[in-house]
Amino acid sequence: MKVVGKHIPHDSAVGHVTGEALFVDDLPSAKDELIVDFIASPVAHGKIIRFNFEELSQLDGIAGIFTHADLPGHNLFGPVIQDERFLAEDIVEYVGQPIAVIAGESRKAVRQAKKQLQLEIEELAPVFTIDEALAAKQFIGEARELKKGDFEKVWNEAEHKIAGTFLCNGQEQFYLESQAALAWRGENGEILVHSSSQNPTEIQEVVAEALGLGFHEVVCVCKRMGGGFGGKETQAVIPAVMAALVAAKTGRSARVAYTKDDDMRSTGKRHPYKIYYKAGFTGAGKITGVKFDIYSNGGAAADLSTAILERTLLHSDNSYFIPNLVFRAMICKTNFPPNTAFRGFGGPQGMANIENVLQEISIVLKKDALEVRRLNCYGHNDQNVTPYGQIVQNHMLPEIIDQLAETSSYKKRLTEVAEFNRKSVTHLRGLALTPLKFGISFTTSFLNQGNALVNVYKDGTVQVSTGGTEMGQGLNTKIRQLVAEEFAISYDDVRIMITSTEKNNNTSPTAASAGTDLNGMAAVNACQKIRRNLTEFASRYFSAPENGIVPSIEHIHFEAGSVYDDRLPENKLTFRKLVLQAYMGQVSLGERGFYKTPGVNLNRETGKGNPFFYFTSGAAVSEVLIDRFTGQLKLERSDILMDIGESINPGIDRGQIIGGFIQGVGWVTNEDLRYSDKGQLLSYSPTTYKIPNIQDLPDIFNLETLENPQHKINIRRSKAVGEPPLMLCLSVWMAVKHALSSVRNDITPRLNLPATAEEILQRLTELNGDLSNPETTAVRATESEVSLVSLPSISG
Ligand code: MTE
Ligand code: QUE
Ligand code: MOS
Repeated sequence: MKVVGKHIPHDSAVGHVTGEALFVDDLPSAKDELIVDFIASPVAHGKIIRFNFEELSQLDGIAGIFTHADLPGHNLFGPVIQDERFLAEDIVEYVGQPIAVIAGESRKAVRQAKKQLQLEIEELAPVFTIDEALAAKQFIGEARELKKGDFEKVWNEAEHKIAGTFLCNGQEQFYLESQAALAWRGENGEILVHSSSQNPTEIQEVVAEALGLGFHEVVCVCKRMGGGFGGKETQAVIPAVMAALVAAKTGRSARVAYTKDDDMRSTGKRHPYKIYYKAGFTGAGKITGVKFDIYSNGGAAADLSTAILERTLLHSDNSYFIPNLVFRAMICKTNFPPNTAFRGFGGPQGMANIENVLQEISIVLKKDALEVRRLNCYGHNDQNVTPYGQIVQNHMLPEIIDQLAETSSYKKRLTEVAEFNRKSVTHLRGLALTPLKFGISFTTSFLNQGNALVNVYKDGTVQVSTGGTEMGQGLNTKIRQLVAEEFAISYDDVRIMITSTEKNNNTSPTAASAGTDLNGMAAVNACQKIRRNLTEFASRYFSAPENGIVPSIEHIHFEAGSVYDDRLPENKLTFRKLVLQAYMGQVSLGERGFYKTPGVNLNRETGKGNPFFYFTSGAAVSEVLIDRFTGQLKLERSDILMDIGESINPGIDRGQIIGGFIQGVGWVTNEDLRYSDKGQLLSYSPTTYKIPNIQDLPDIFNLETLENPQHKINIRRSKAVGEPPLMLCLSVWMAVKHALSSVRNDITPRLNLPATAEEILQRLTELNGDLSNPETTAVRATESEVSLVSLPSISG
């Protein structure tokens, strides 16, 4: 009956395919239901002058139009800084920003009414880029700094130096189920919201605040999401408030489901970053010091930008020991939808930057990049302290790199690639191996908690509810396995119930890859309490006078669907019979469990602490083929090796690794968010925004995990797997840079992220052309002193 560690299919796998698995917009309509939509700002920045909402609300089939003035509670919200409005007041700050909620009898009625909209907005000057925000001194939150050693000193003394600018673009989460909510008004004004949200507790709280209710008057439930990827961590609140407002105002049930286009235009994405970097290093390639000035494009409100920037700071080392460093970081306020969580949560940008630095070091020194990476990699007994003072323990980073280099024939293929590039006039190949180290825990330490409710029924079957939400990642399947194994019963005898704030209170978002760690531990904790009750009961039951033994809980065992006292093993009871007996004996068969991650802390003043419970790590090696005439890229082969501890469900974890990697490959290659000069998203649908498809998978694709006997903590000695594999995509991006670096050996090619065909072609053109053009970002590597970009002050 062992179920943990088994390959058990995702518990909705069949339902996803047959359509039996329900998403919010699949829930049956109530007969009085209203369809909810919103009126969005057409401009990036402006002052609302006039609108004809009153007139529209009188149209046939329209039940009402509601603005911020209709909110009984307050209009401000935000997970960290309360600076965002559900509905715009007099100023709009991004294209797609909701101004009013419109409710009608049918989609058609709403559509017709929107056609008659008159909206006059006086346009104000927008700010779009990080540079524009720097010039306008528009920031969100405080500047952050992480320091170690004496960078200036090692920079001045450095044998070699590089400096440059790293630029990366955002990424759309592209979940298949758009933002959606369904709200009912109950007795006494209570509200029930079905929300496609990674964070039902936040929905409960913000709906309550917007409607002027107590938290106890709002319930939020989420059966599952059709993908979240971070995009439903905070941003499900606006549609939820829209539906709840309509339900509260009209007393009728209210349904909102964004169209894909509206979803892409109105919601935040992965943060674009601009990082000015300097690095000093030895002739052997050892980094002596780095300085990173990091700017993120936060969009029009804070959302999770501060937490995301913090994760960037804590991942700007990736897997490398840096003895002297200064990381300075700041969020720019711009007129885009507030950027938000996306798998990796700021980690990918910081890690891409340092990978780029390592690649450039190898180019300057004309060394194999793998050798440089390996040299700087975190070690076991020395070279193992992070910039924030946490020691990297029980890790396998050097072993992972070495094993992967071996199994992927890295050395041999590197020679072949060089040979190919010497000969081919039409194509270029590139090869790169990048490691990955991702800290597991919310860096906002108090969020590292979870609770669970476990109910055992008289027939020996079990229902479990946790605060965790299912978004396809397999959380429910893993929790079912964990609970089944606690009671030594079959997987089929356990069901995961809908996530509801009614059963689990004050829950953290399902995020930071810690869903199973936190909720799985809480569920196991609840099971242990029930097992204790059952064990005590069983010890009394088996020591009935005629059995001639004294009660002793040490002798009670749960095994293969049965319970027995090992002194009388032939007297065993099935779990089901024991439960029924225990019920008759008035024993509690339902318990709540709680878990908090031990020992995680980060001192924001000193920038030191142990923000992470442990690290998930791995590496990937990728080979790319580039068409020199079009810049077109083909990923030919990827090999992945990961340390994910002891997997609770190897099949699901494999899916997470492959899916995460490919999602990352989309970010670094093809996904290209384009805006008009008025800040309108041009790539707002699958026709213009290309996520990877089956043909973008590498032709050769190998995936292995390795044993890490040193890893002894966390639930069943597993490791979080949700976000980390995304960052394996950096091997692909670096393979492109490697390919470009073979064009000529006197300069270091620059490469922005994503490396679209257009970007690659532009870099190839530069490499083949005139480098005296000041617009050209390629830098001569042979210059002894690189002319530096002047760093803008971030103190102001
Ligand atoms: N996998 C699927 N199929 N769908 C998703 O939306 N989200 C990712 C990852 N894997 C996601 C996914 C993100 S951003 C996170 S933080 C984790 O799953 C969250 O779930 P976990 O903590 O249970 O791993
Ligand atoms: C990683 C994460 C999150 C994080 C920190 C991480 C995350 C998240 C928050 C967060 C922070 C403050 C809040 C809040 C949430 O922090 O997903 O509600 O008040 O939501 O290191 O993934
Ligand atoms: Mo994941 S970005 O932490 O939702």
